[in-house]
Amino acid sequence: MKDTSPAAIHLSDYAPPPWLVDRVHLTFRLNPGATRVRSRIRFRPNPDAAPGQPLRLDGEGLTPITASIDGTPVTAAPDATGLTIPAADLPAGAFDWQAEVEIAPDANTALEGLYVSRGMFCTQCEAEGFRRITWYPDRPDVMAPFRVRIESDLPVLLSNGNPAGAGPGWAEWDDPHPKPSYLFALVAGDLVATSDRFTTAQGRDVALNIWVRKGDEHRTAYAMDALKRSMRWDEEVYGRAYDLDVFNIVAVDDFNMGAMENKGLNIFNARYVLADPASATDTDFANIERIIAHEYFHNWTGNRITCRDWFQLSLKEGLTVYRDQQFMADMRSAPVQRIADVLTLRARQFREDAGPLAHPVQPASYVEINNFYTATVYEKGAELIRMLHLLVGDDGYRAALELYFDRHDGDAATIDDWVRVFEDATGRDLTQFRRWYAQAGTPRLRVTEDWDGARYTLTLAQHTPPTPGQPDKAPLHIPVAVGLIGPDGAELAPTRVLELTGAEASFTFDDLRARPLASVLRGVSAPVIVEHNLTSEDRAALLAHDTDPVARWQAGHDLARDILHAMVTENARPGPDYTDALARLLSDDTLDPAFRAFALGLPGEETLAQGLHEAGHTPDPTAIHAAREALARQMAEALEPPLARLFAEMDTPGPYSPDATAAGRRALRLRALSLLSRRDGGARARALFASADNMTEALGAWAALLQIGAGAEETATFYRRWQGDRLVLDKWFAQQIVNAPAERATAAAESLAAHPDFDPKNPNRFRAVVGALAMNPAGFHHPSGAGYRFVADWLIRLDALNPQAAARQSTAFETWARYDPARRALIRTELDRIRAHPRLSRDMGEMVGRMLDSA
Ligand code: 0A1
Ligand code: ZN
Repeated sequence: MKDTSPAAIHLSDYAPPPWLVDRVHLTFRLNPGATRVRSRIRFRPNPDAAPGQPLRLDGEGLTPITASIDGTPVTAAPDATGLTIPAADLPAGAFDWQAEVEIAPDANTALEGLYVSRGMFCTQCEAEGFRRITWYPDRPDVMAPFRVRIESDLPVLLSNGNPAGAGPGWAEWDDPHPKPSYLFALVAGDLVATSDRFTTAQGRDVALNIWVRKGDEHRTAYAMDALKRSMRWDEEVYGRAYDLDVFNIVAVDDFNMGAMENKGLNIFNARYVLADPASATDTDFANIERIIAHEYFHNWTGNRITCRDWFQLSLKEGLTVYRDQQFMADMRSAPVQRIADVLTLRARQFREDAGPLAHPVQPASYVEINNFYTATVYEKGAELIRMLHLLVGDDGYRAALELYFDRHDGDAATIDDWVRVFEDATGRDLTQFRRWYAQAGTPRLRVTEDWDGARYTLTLAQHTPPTPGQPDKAPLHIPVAVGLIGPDGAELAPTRVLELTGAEASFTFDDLRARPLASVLRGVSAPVIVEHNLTSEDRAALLAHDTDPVARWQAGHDLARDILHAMVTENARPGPDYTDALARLLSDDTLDPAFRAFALGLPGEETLAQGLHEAGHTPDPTAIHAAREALARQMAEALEPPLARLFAEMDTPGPYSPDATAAGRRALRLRALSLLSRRDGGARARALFASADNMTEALGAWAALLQIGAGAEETATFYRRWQGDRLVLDKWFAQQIVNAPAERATAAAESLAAHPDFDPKNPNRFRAVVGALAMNPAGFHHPSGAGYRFVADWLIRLDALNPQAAARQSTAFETWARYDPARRALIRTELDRIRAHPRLSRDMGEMVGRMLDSA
């Protein structure tokens, strides 16, 4: 679709930069209210662009002080987004640009460019933040080495690359690797480091530092360990070694996203660095491990090979997510990690693909690029690489990646370049596979079967529903991993990858002793929705016998989903199939506790709403919540003895360890506790809360109490213990809202938004209140509409301060079209109200426009 809005930028309009940069020198005189930035930039004409073009420099919110070209003052006047120097005013060949500007980091609440976070200077330049620091061709296909001088009285002064000198009140940094401006970073503050060393496979001795505020040093050990494991893993698995003498990581309190891969100076949201057993949960530890790895892996997939333009964003993000998923699978349990990744994909990406914000992994146009750091670009992008890997095999994948690094190191590359290395390295024709990048929407895979007494035929048919701007969909190249299970539970045919390329195809299996049960889409081999009408007996049989653990978990999940759908749509009463099957699974102590914990988890309310919508029903969040609660109570009753046994046995004696085995035991124990609390009035949870020596169990116990309408005393205790700790307080805010009963959820959010510790300028805290309400579907969608009003009010307020964070949170409304007319009208009123607001940001304007106009 060509977006017709005037400000839209189109992939088809790409043109190479007329001017390239040979070298950048920057000098910062830091001052919170008036920082001076001096730049000296060596430009030269791009031999691959048409000659005689003007020089366009991006720049926003800069106060110009001086500017000159080869010493001659520049007379061109800036416009709202930059400065154009006419070709006639430019030398024929290379020249030096010199400029000085003034900026006000302490007034920067958008957290893009240079800003101040609790007394510490830091930057965020992806995607287009550098233009808020100085004049520059702020596009990723302009790459240059940077030399940076920082002048400030603050004790720690950091930038990209290697240290190049320091003295009282100044420091210099030199980054020899050419990089785009979005990877520039600067940090200055009163910080302390946890330091270590790493020797690369090539013998380079690298100094590792994790910089934090004083008092947080004891929370850096896990991140440092994860960093060293990431560095080793990238050498061993991808043959990629680190390429500077230092690697710095900084934790900041105010940060819009998770973290940022700036060359040699990764900047992290503090919540993805800092952890100790008392204050961080197992989930926090796992997130830290994954995100530390993700940012480190970007050094090769993102920094050395970057993106030509922002339409190629998934080139670095899809690949780096795939790499962090592989790393986590190697560090922990591969099937358990895959289940976790699939849950994220479905909850975030399938949701996005099913609504008004659906877009391809490679979008064709955008208004504000910050709105495209999405689950589709990241998570679906990773799925496309997983499929490529499956299609070409391990050897093909290794050969393709070798070719990618050889051919494109130092390049600003494209997704097309990426697919081509797979074609060139393996000889496969991936013309049709490329459609995955351009076509939005989640394909449906319909499975039908035929058995003639000896021969089994499996028919696969695909169909992708329309998405905004893409009414007609072409068939995709879908790898479908299939195995066959016999009536006795034994495997009749091991996993085979069937390739569906047309709308429909049949595959036959001969010489079978009996009618098999098909286990389809093993390992979730493609990001599709399977429509396979199995009976509950068949699903229970797969749950009991499937040799593929992911498919086995999926069978249980589908069984629970079918039951819950029937409870909601037909008022059906659940039979014993599900709890019987779970009872067998729970008592099988050969099964990984983490796997059993996932098997015991019911599909979430949001997932159920989406499934009902896909099945042609109008989901009612109130009824979904009630059905899920009723099934949970039935499980608690039917499974009380095994749950009580597991709660008792799955303790983890000795000091807390965040390793996957111990975390899996705690996950199973807390799942059991949550159900048991519905039987024991919270007795076990109260005792665990009082005795727990780690945040995982303390928080799990408190949440179990909130879920049964108890826990007031624990809420007060938790606050008293943790009121001085920002990261833990985020949990205190969020848990009370996420676990509130539907009719009280908005009131809880309102009263917490009035709490003295609520600070909407801090993105984590804002999410812990406004985002948390959206994570309580029955509360957010309460028929009164109060939840919608609350969220819209805060989006309007935050948009004036931090457009990027506000626009991100507006996705709370992206599912609106699936609801009943009354709820739709209420949401539409709120979206209209946001849209009508004067001075709406480009970020929010685009999001609200897409949500309203596609309906
Ligand atoms: N590249 C980072 C994500 C990121 C994107 C934008 C940001 O600010 C606008 C910050 C971080 C990653 O993938 O980790
Ligand atoms: Zn990334």
